[in-house]
Amino acid sequence: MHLPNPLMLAAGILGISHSLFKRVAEAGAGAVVTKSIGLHPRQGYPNPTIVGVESGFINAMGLPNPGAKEFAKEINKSKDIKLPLIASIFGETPEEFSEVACIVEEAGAVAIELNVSCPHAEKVGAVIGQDPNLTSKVVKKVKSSVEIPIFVKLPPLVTDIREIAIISEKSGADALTVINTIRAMSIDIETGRPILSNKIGGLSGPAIKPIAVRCVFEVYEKVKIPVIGVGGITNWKDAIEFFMAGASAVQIGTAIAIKGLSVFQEIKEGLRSYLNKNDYKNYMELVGIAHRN
Ligand code: RRO
Repeated sequence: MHLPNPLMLAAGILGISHSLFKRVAEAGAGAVVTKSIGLHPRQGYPNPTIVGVESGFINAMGLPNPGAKEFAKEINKSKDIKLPLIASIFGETPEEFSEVACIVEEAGAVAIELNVSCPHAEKVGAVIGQDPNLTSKVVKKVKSSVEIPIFVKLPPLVTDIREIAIISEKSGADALTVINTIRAMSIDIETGRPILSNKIGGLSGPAIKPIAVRCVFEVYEKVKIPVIGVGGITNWKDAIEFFMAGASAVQIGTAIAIKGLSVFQEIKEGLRSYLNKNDYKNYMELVGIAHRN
């Protein structure tokens, strides 16, 4: 896949409609990843679904989405936007993943990101990504159902993330997205109750960046396929850290809530001057540097 630049919109942030894809494209992203889509419409959890905490947010949206067939219309409309659109998908079984994958491929997605790592959903998400056998079945099934590349988005809370990375690659993954949010919670000390309606959610933002960098570093050593880094990238220095750990592209999510869509331009400009100042021809020269030093 060729991207105009290595900065993608992360899944779950703004990626829900044609008009938002357009805004993200105009802001200078190199690709957009959609909100995770399942086979059937899903309401998600009741509010509150997101809470700001130290250096980040905890969310438990609960995979709200209109269902693959309805969402396919938004993907279809988006053909006028000259930006790779990657569909994030989830399912309960390999068969369900494969059905959704076929729908989004047909609608025009250029790649699929398998979400096997939502940290708080029952039957879907991390229960799959924490189980190497189940992950392997999902990846194999989707790989045999579509022709477009498939990424696997890995969960950070596993004994050894390298094991899931290796099995995903062996099963046919074309790239790995590292990492999803991390199980977390916040309690209101006035009421004594958890703030989120689901009680537990996923922590994103600068708080998780060092964990994500470590995961990218470990995964990069074990696989040949590209690694896409995600987790707390808020400025160009963060992006460079991920490239040096081994990411060949990065995704931006929570930073948009903090800085707005101008963060894409800001990171691109910062990256460009860093490359010029240090005599690098291309950001790809940074990829994996931390493994050589
Ligand atoms: O929808 C969500 O609540 C959600 C998902 Br699918 C995910 O993968 N990660 C996350 O933090 N929240």
